[in-house]
Amino acid sequence: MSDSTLTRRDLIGQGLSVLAASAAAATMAEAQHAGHKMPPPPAAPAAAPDAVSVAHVRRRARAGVSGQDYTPVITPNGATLPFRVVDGVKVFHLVTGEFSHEFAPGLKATCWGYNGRTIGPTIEAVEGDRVRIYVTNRLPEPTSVHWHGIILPSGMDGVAGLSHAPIPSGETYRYEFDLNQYGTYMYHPHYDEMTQQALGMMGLFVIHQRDERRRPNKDFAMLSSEWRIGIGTSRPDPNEMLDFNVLTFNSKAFPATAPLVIQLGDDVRIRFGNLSAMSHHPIHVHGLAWRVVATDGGPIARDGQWPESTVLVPVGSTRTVEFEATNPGDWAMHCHMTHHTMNQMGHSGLSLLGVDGEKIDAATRSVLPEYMTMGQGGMGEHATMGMPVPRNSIPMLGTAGPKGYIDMGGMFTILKVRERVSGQSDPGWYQDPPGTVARAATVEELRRDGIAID
Ligand SMILES: [Cu+2]
Repeated sequence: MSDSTLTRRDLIGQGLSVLAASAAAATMAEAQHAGHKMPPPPAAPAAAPDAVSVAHVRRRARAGVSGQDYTPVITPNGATLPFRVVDGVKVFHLVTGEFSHEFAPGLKATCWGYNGRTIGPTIEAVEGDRVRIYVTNRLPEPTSVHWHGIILPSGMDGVAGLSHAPIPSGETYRYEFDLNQYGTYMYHPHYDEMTQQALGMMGLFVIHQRDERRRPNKDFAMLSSEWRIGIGTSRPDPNEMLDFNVLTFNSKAFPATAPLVIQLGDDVRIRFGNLSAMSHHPIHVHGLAWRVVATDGGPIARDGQWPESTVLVPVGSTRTVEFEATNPGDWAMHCHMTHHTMNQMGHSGLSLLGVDGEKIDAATRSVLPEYMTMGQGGMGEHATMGMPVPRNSIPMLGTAGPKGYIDMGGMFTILKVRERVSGQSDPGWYQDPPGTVARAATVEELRRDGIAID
């Protein structure tokens, strides 16, 4: 047996013990290092550091510790992969497999992913760490893991057949490499990726800057993807090329996307990744503006960062934005492609905008008594009518908001910026100061301002 082809049995007593390290693992890692003398912080470099070369000097100093060396990243609706430190190396374990996943209340599908979830747990480490990542394959076909954006030895790159042999069903492979950079990266299969990514196999890989001088108060990670789940089916269809009908942040569609809870004045970082099959996503934020500070190629020098309220995240890339949360409220953050903020609507029907529905209804009801034409005045009503929908589908799902029905879906979430917050617990809806909510105009106002209404 070569050391890179462990079987499941070989893992007993070694790799599987990594699995047992749950949320306590990070704490354990801290404990292991609690007694170590901390090296003095390195002198600040005169110029902006080159992420790769500076990291190389510091490499293997010690494994970075959560809370001490970095502010842990928050993956809304997701999880962070536990690890243990063995002889200074961070040891992780990913297990591929099949499971039932709920996209939003009303829609479940049989998906593939890592450690029982899609998106897979976020791998989090620090520049200069060495990582050893075991990958156990419980899929019915081979797989591999590509560490997207990470500079590593060619044989660790995860392109099946090119970098290393495909990981057969039932076997465990070992990847090991140094992290000589920092930023936002991703992991995904590079074997039958059309199928495996379409079913949910993807995750985020965050490498924190070592000795980052100004850390954000909140550091979020969001991975976009798209799915085709036919009405009445319960598996994503990997053959779809164009008509995706479930669009997700971290594999959840609104209203199941967890809000990003932010305290007023917080320095906030959001890391966006996109592993959709075919779509780029312009992610737009309301009420705030951010700076684009990094891509998966590295940090952008301060003078080169540009302001945006919409950042385009192309397929197979990451974009990191930062901003100060200066404006309290409930702020939508969503893909600006209008078909990407809806849930499982059919796109093949005729447009009925402007049609006289009553005539069609009268004619059609002679053979279909229940028939009712919809959509002639727009499609917002679809979400609000509470009409029955086919089993295991969310074609009209939105949610009740504080001021009416929110008829959004898909790649949509809410930033909740408040004077005071408690972690990520949902503070409820924003309480608007008096006089700051749009309302029906009064006749007196219209007259005063010279607005003529028919
Ligand atoms: Cu989009």
